[in-house]
Amino acid sequence: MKRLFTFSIIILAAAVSGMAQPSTVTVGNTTLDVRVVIQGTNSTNGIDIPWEIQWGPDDYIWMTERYGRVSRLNPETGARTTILDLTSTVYDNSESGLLGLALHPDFTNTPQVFLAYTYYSGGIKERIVRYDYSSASNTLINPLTLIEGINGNTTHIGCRLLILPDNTLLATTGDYQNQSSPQNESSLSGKILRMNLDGTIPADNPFGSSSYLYSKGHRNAQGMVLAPNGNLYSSEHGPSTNDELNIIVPGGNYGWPDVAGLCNTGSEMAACNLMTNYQDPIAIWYENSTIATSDLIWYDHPAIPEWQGKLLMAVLKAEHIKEIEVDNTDGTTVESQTIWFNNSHSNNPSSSFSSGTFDRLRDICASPDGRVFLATSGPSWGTSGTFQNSIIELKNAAYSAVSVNEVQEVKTSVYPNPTNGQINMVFAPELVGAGYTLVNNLGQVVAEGTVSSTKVASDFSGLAPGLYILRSTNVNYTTNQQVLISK
Ligand SMILES: [Ca+2]
Ligand SMILES: [Ca+2]
Ligand SMILES: [Ca+2]
Repeated sequence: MKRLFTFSIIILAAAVSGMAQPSTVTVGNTTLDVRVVIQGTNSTNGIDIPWEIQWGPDDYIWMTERYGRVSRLNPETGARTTILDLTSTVYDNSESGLLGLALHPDFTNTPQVFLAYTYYSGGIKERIVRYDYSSASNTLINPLTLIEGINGNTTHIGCRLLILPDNTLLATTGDYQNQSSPQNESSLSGKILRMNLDGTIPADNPFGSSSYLYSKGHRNAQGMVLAPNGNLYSSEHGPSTNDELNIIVPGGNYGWPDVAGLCNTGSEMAACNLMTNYQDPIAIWYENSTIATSDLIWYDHPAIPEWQGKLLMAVLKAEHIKEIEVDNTDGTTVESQTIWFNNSHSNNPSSSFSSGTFDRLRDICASPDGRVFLATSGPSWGTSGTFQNSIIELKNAAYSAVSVNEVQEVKTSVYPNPTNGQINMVFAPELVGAGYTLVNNLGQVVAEGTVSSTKVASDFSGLAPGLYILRSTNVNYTTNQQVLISK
């Protein structure tokens, strides 16, 4: 009965919008099955403006919704559990509310969750808070405010969070519609901030040991990812022109408000010349429009070969996923860009964009088995409505079938597993001479080496306990083997 009811709702929704949800999409030669994991326009049964989705080491999606709810979402069933309700605490208006979320890199042993949101206290402010996840109660407990009182607004508030391998937390802040803030080193707005995981200031911060500042001159950066090539890529919303893709360096000045996009006009060049450590973006969209650049990931999985080793960016206004290929020398040059899921866009700069297959795309994450999940935004800014407020799975079903066959013939094995770090890796003969990497649950390469023979002994006891993937690739295939380090 429940199934019949749901089915009739879907028919109705399709009839109202005049457009059915596609069951597949293609990325080059790869067909991806489309599955709506959860969708809803009310906050009780569905979801409302999902802002951040992160794949957790528990194989759940950890999700924020802008109006103030943190959830664990079962990506297979769509069952959603509220683990923290901040709706009475957050200030939720226009683009503000509960936004960024980050999980501790060693979550198994240190189950901490970091959140960034706006609240009201004599004005709109931003706060970054650390919680402990209690698996016993399936809730977030023990809030510890790391920093608060950062000037905010209803728009231009950043709030993307990222934890670096040295266990420091980066947080983007926006200019809060105050253009004197990004270049003002005594303001925390229009910056990327760096702090220890207890909120203290790292001694090696680039603007001095008493400053949270990591970089300055930002307008509103809402995408940030550390790639395997070592570069920290960040997307940033431009004004009515010039969205940016930047590589963030400590102490860098990203130019706003004196420079929009590239430093290429007379007044901009005069300003750049006076700046210390000015950094140009490596890509802009465009000199006569914006596309509304949001979350960034580095996709590194053979399940969708067209995307492997590329940046993927969720784009709101121009309603697409942008695949960005950078050079494989130092990753500072954009070699190609491809727009997916919006045929009418086709790279033409335009003042108004829409018509994407999946509406406005705010956030993206990937699972360890190579599926990609998208978070679509709510009914703002003219969204057509077909996919609003959804988490969508894109899966190459053919890849699973192939990889099962491959695993039977070509397999990397390890023993003991679980291990305390001392490990023997057994590779197929045709992998000898190839490289291997050990990847953590954030997709970061934490160890690498050469397959010098079919059996390689190594010592990973310096790594934090947790689940890792041992990966080896030759010209024909990639093998992925889980390794559990426990102490
Ligand atoms: Ca994300
Ligand atoms: Ca800039
Ligand atoms: Ca410019």
